[in-house]
Amino acid sequence: MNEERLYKYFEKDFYIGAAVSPRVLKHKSQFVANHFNSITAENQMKFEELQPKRGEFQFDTADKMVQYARDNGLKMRGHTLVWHNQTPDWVFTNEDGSYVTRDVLLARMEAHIKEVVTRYKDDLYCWDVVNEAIDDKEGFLRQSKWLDIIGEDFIEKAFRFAHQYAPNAQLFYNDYNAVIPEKRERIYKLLKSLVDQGAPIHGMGIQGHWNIYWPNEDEIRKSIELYASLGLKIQITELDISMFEGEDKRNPGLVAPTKEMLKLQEEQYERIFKIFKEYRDVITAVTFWGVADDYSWLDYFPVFNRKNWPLIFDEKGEPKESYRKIIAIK
Ligand code: HAH
Repeated sequence: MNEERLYKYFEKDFYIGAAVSPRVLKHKSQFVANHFNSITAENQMKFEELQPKRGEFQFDTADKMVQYARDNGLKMRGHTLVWHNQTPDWVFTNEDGSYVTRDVLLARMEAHIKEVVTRYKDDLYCWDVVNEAIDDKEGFLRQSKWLDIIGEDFIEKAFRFAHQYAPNAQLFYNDYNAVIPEKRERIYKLLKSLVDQGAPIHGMGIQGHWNIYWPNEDEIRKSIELYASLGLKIQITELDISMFEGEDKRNPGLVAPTKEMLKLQEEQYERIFKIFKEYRDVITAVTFWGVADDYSWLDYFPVFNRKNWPLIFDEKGEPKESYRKIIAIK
């Protein structure tokens, strides 16, 4: 049995988590429990997975993941309740295809949240209640059916329902590009309005889908400080460091990362974990969006079949130099 355990190096700082799927748990069950003390279901607790048809909940797969966390003494995060993606169309429509009213959608939101968070209230210590509700480019809230039908208070309502049915769960707002100044300001405005209204929100999830060139230290620090100034806890919920910038299609059929890529990635991982450790009083968990480089969602998104190597364990599950860099930080 391998004695090397990633999370041990951060036990005084924050939980170290990984997003997992049933497939990953089948092949790497021991490995995950060895290195991480928290998990998130990568897809299995999303709306379309848990309630694909109205009133027909499917909990088998999620239940098994929760049981795995229990059996191995791992913390587990819930991801996610209200999102514009991976939510079935039935949620927003009547049988004739027209959109439901605000009251009907609120009732459906409440029914979903109630069923799901009640079921797992003793197992999931936190929830990403609302995911990615802020617009990327301009304006304020992202255009979505939740917003169109319910109005701006759909976010506050989601937090209130989640708190009502899982009063002990820590409730997070979660978003990507949360360190980019313009989007950061808009997220801050949303969080502040929730706090000012007395909504039960406890934390900000900075997804952390970053790359080897971006973001810089200053953007990360400012973001942590700004969100924490509202009295919220911070979690890095979906960390990975892509070898590519955005939709860069120049991946020249690489079958392995170049030395230069790996070096930049090591420097980035070291830089960001130094910051995370510095802010350990407000950061309560850092979760990687995957386990090892044999599988990452970034192999398919935003460029399909562009192999990426964004994590700290390589394709064989061996620790990369990035791993050694982050465990050496004092
Ligand atoms: C995240 N979105 C989601 O929170 C997570 O549920 C999913 O599995 C992967 C990444 C990131 C994202 C996006 O959905 C769209 C554009 C950019 C980034």
